[in-house]
Amino acid sequence: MTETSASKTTTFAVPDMSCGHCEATIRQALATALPGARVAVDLSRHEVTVEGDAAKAETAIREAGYSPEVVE
Ligand SMILES: [Cu+2]
Repeated sequence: MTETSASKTTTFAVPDMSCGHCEATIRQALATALPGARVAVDLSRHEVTVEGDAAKAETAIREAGYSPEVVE
């Protein structure tokens, strides 16, 4: 079995994600763009880890009004 893109995770630094409301907005955007993907948010580190298509995730976060940068 080859690894599918759905099992890959990407961590983004999102420095302008500063509170629970930002987190909720980003989670909602990711749930819409990548249905069913697991999302982990570390608010204190301003990081979002997302399963699946990294380009789609980055676009979704950006379109929600934030500035994601891939960190790993
Ligand atoms: Cu906020």
